[in-house]
Amino acid sequence: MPVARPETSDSRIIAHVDMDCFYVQVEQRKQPHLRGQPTAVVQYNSWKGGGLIAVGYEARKDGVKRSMRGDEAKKVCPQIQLVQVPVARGKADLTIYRNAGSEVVSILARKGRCERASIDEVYLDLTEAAETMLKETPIESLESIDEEVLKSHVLGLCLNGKDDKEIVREWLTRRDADHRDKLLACGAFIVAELRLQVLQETEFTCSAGIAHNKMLAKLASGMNKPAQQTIVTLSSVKGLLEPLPIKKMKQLGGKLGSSLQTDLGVNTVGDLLQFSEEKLQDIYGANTGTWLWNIARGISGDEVEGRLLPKSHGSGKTFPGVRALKTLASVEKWLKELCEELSERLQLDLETNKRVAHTLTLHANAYKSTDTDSHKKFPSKSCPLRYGAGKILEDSVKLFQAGLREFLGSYMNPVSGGWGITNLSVSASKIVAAPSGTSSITRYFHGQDRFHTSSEPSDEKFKLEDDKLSPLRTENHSASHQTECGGEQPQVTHDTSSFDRYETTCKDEATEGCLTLQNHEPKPRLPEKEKNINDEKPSYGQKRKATKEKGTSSILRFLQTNSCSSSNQETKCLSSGLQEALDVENESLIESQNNRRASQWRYNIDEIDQSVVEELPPEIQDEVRTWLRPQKQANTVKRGSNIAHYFSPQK
Ligand code: TTP
Repeated sequence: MPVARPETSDSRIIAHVDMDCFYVQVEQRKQPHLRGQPTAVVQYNSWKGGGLIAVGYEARKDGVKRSMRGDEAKKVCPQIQLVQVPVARGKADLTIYRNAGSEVVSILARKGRCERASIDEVYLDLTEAAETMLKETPIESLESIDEEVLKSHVLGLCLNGKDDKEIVREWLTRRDADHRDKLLACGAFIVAELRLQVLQETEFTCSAGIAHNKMLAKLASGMNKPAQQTIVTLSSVKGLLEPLPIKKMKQLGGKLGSSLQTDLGVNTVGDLLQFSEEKLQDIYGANTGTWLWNIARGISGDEVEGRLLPKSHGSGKTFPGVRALKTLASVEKWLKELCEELSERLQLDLETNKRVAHTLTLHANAYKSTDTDSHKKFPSKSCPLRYGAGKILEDSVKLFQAGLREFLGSYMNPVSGGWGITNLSVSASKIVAAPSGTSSITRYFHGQDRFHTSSEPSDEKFKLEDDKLSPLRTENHSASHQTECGGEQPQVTHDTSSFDRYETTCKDEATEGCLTLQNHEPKPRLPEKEKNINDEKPSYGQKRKATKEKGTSSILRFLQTNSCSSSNQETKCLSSGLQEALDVENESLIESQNNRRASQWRYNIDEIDQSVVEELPPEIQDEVRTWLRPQKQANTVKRGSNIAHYFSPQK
C-alpha cells in the first residue's frame, strides 16, 4: 500500500542512477570481444533460444526487444551475440551481476546517502553535497564545464539541436536562477562526476535522473539512455506528469491503477488532477487518497534510506507450462536447491557483513487443474528463520505444505495431484546486524533457539491432515504482494514471486508488491540530518580538480572509442521493464518491507540448541561446546575469545 509522506523540503536533491543494459555490460566486461557488438543475455531455459533478459543498445537499434526469445532475436539481428546467464543448481546464478552492482554502489555512496534499490539501481540524496558545492564553488564562477554535464537533458528547456550545450550551459550558470534550480544544477555536476567515476573504475555506463524527490528522479533516469542524465526542474513537473499513463507510475501498475482506470476513468496522471484530495480519500481511504493527490502533483516525501546492502535475500525459480511441478517430491527437490542457495547467501552475509536474517518466507504460484476458484492465490507463508541449509529446507517444506493445503482447500488431497506449481521461491528478510562480542553471541544463540522447532513434534503438526496449520508461526502474505518484483520482474524475471532486483520490474512493481505488507499510516516525516556515508567532504572544486588530474574523459568519448553509440535511438520508456513480461526463471534479492524494529535478544544458556553450534565456524565450535557443558564452565568464555573475534566488527 502506498504511504503518503509529505515532502520534508522542496529543495532536496535526489538522484536515481540506473545502469544501462546491465547484464549485457557485465558480460561485455567479462568478454571484451563482445564490446560494440549487438549482444543480449538469455535466460537459463533454452527453449526457442532462451528468453532475453537484457538487450544491449546496439542490438536494440537492430530491433531486438526484451520480449523476444533468442531465435527471434537472431532473425531480426543475425549477428547478435547471445550470452547465457550463468547457471548453478539448475537455475540462473546472478552472483556475478549482484557483485557488479555492489561495485557500483560503493562508488556512488561517496557523495551522499545511498540506497541500493535493486541489482542495478541506486537512489542518492545529494542535498548536502549540492548545498556545499553551491556555497563553495558557485557554478557561475566555474571557468570550464565538463562535457558530461553539458550533455544533461534539462526538462522544460527548449533545445534546437544545434547549440544545445550552450543552452544547457546558460541554464546551469544563470545568476538569477531560483535557489532550487541552482541546487539541481549542482546535482547535475555531482552526478556527472560520479557517473564518470563509475565508468573509470568499473567500465560500466549508467544513466541518471536528478530531481527534488525520489519519484521524479526515478521517472527521469530512464528518459535518456544510455549514458545520459536528465534533470527535472520544478517548473517541468506538471508537463512531465500530466501525459503519463497512470499504470506507469510506481505502485499504480496493479489493482489500484486498474481501479483508477475503471472506476474513475483516470488514464493519465493528468486525469487525476480533477479529483480533490477529499474525494480521493473518500474512495481510497485517507492515506491512499492523499498519496494519490500528492503524486499527481509530483509530491513525494519518501526519503533515501542509507542502505548499501540488500534488505532481503531470495532464491526462486519459475516452472512454466509443462515444467510445472506436480508432486510433493519434485517440489521438495527444487526447494532443496533453493534453500541451499539461500543458506549460502545468508552465510556469506553473516561472514562479510555481520548480518543475520530473522524471517523465512515461502512464495509460490500455483494452479488447480479443476479450477473452481481461479482467483485464489497460493498464500505466502513465513516463519522464524533458522540458520543452516537443512533447517531452512525443513521449514520451507512445512511452509509449502501449509500453503498448499490452504490453497487447495480441505476437499482436495495434495498427494493425489490436480495441482501444479509454476513458481517457487524462498526468501530471508528482517535482516539486522549480528550482535558483536562474546556477550552478544549468546543473544544470537537465543535468537536461533527461539527459531528452533526441531524439539517439537513439528512433523506431526505439519501433517496436511491436521487442521491446525503450522507449528511454526506461519504468517500469510497476500500473493499479490509477494515481492518487490511485483514483477521486480514478470518478466522473466521479476515476477512477484521471483525476486532480486527487487526489485521489480518491475523494478517499479517491485516496490509495489512486497513480501510483507504492513499498513503504514501516513506519518509526517521530520527533516532528517543524516550523516553522509563518506565523512570526508572536500570542497567540490577540490574534488573535481583531483578527478581532472586523473584524466577524466567524458562518457561520450569513452563510448565512441568503444564503438558504442551514445545516441538514444530507442529511448527506454519510463518503466519499460514493467511491460516486458518474459516468462521464465529469475531470482532476486527481495526487498521486503518488513518491520524493521530490532529484535530484542535475551539469553538463557539452557535454551541453546546444540544443533546451532554445528552451524558455527569450526574454530569456535569447540569453545561453544565447552560452554554448553556444565554451566560452571560457561564462565570460561572471555571477552576477546575466538567467538568474540568471529563476531567482532573488525573481522
Ligand atoms: P533493467 O534496468 O530493467 O534493464 P537493463 O539494465 O537491461 O536495460 P536499461 O538500460 O533499459 O535499463 O534491468 C536490469 C537487469 O535486470 C537487466 O540487465 C537484466 C535483469 N532483468 C531480468 O533478469 N529480467 C527482467 O525481466 C528485467 C526487466 C531485468
